[in-house]
Amino acid sequence: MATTHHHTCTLCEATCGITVSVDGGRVTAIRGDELDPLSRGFLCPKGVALADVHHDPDRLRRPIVRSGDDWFETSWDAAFELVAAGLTETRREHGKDALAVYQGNPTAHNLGLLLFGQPFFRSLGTRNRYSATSLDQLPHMLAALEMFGNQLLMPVPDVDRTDLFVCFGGNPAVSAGSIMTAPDIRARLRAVRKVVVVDPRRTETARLADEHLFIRPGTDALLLLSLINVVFAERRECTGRLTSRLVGFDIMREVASGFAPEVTAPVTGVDPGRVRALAREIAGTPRAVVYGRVGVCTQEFGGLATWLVVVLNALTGHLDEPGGAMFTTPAVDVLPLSSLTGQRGGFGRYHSRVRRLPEFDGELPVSTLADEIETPGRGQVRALITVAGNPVLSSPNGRRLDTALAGLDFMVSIDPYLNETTRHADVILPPTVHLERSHYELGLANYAVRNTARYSPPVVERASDQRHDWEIVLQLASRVLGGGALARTLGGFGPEPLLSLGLLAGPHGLRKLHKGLSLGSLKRRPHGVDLGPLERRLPARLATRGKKINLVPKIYLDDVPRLRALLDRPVRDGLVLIGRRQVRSNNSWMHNSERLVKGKDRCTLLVHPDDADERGLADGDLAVLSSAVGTIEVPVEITDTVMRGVVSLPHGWGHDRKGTRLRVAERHPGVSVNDVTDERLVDELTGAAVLSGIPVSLAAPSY
Ligand SMILES: Nc1nc2c(c(=O)[nH]1)N[C@H]1C(S)=C(S)[C@@H](COP(=O)(O)OP(=O)(O)OC[C@H]3O[C@@H](n4cnc5c(=O)[nH]c(N)nc54)[C@H](O)[C@@H]3O)O[C@H]1N2
Ligand SMILES: Nc1nc2c(c(=O)[nH]1)N[C@H]1C(S)=C(S)[C@@H](COP(=O)(O)OP(=O)(O)OC[C@H]3O[C@@H](n4cnc5c(=O)[nH]c(N)nc54)[C@H](O)[C@@H]3O)O[C@H]1N2
Ligand code: SF4
Ligand SMILES: [Mo]
Repeated sequence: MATTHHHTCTLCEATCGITVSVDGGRVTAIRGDELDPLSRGFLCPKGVALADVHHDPDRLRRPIVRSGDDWFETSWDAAFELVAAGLTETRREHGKDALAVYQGNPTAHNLGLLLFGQPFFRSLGTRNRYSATSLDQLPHMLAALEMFGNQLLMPVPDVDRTDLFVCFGGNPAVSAGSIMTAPDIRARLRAVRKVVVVDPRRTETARLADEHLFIRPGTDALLLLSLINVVFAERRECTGRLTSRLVGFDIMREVASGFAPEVTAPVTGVDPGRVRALAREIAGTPRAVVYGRVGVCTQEFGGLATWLVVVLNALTGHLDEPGGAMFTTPAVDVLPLSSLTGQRGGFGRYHSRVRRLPEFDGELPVSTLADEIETPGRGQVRALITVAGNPVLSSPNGRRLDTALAGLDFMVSIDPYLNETTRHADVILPPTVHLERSHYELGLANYAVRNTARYSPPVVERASDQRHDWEIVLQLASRVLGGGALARTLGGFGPEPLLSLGLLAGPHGLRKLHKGLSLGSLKRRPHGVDLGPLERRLPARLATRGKKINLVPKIYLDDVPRLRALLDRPVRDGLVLIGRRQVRSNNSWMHNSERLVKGKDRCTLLVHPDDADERGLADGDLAVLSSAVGTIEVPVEITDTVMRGVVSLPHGWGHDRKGTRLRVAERHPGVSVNDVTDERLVDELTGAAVLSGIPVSLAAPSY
């Protein structure tokens, strides 16, 4: 019998509502849910491909154990025994730090992992916790911690009510928006009076914008300081309601004073006249917002640039104002809890053993994971848990990590696929996937452009011998840390009771009396509930002492001299590498869906026509791309959409490694950009990886 179900696509941050048709156990159709208050029927091709993940014959459904190059299915109990033995032995013989953890991107989209995974991994007490954060939003979280007092307090552009949207280093038209949950962002941006994009590539977002400024990779902090310089020099600052809350005004003026647009232009490549005009426009538009994303935070000065975006919004009256950078009112508010449990964040409280890189929120930068595995001594990593991550493809110098993983004493992966990373595991524990589990948007509701709430029960019943992610981590917790009774109790209930409590305690819960949200009321409204546009939340929501916002935290001021030195550094005449995302690709793991990978090869290197000419390269040629750490061969796509001196390659490809079980992806392997990105390049302030602006050389093959 055919049935229809409502669920949420949890592949990216847009969190689109979906309507799923099921017939005789087969998912027959996935459409956008017209009645979802946030996504209003929008769906991208990846959402449809959830059906492919669900039915993928390569997807693991039972634990597998490695013996040499072979894998054997085993029972859950036997697998848990093996894993517990491996992990416990490492901890007993070499101490807690010898066991490392890597948590990958899908963790953030997974209710069970957020509720049960986080506490478990923290409880392991190891300094060697790693995650995709240090390849991604770490600088945004750091700015939130330093300026608003809690790492989760990242502002969101109020895109639906703004008149001027200035986008630095983000390509929402393709990525669907990040730290900005805004499904169908193309339509939302089209409705904005003016959109300006600052990017080394004329992106899909730039194409629908009114203005595009090319910028040399890694120089955004200079441009942002110039914008701030103009705001001060022309006395255009306007801090409105928050004036009495802002601290460090004069110091900020002083810092920016040496960075007039004419001073920074030779390095950024942005015309000073256009910088002045943009500064005036930002300051002069009552509803305007400056937004910075991945291109801005994963670069040499990512910490500074991300901080300066917040400063610019604050100085021009666009912080916590409609149409500006605002804060959400999520139905389950994890903020008070994170403050109570001491998890508002922390930075630099200790440093990594080998390279002395700073801790952030109890995690170390993944750029140094290989060092910690390879370097002998007390605290050396000897065992690893990966969960929902594929760092062999997603972290810089993935080849080196690939080799390092092979040398571990023990490794377990919680992952539905045997892929480039998990092939090194001794045991793979495969969880249920999207349509087999319930969902509530615990994480990204904090960063949505509108407050909504939606609960989705599973679409398809899992088989009795499948396990949810949260059941897997609870089992591991009880077997490795003890406390089996507690784990069994929690395991008897699952995420729903916690969610239920969270909803009742939240701002739209009991306080609203009979109209309040509860899990029951959400279950009765399967398309979700609209809770209205973003509202002013400051100063109440600030978690800082005296509810002040320090515009000039010391860590940033201390890093300014490093930026100033960039002004004197000779501009290299070689090429630098940046990344790009693609609508039919999702980081490293959706390439096993035929409908997403079919068609022409998308893993191509974009090269400016003049740069191609200089090297005798024609469109479609294979070329050799080299960096300080590696060399790959990649087809060239000649286009003037990248600026001269910049080449662009997407990440997440490189599925030609031996021993994976990804039959479709293996036929469309592409190459891994992270075979040339350099793990030694980190933003010295934050420790976040530099994935943009990597020095490279390009040549025709010599054979
Ligand atoms: N289809 C699809 N959607 C995705 C993903 C995916 O893989 N595929 N991944 C998801 C994830 S994990 C994330 S974090 C988000 C990221 O969301 P976005 O930040 O929107 O991601 P990107 O498309 O990588 O955009 C980064 C932009 O920065 C530009 N850039 C590079 N270097 C610089 C620089 O130095 N300065 C400036 N100003 N710009 C620079 C790049 O050219 C690129 O256009 O996307 C999410 N959405
Ligand atoms: N050069 C370069 N490198 C980059 C980036 C870039 O722009 N350029 N972007 C970076 C960014 S922003 C990010 S977020 C990272 C992402 O990189 P990672 O954190 O490594 O995550 P993914 O590549 O998305 O891999 C996800 C893994 O989780 C598994 N998985 C999927 N769903 C589930 C689930 O529900 N449960 C479990 N247990 N497993 C699941 C998949 O099979 C896959 O193995 O890549 C980073 N790497
Ligand atoms: S934009 Fe696409 S991948 Fe992202 S949530 Fe919506 S349907 Fe899923
Ligand atoms: Mo990400």
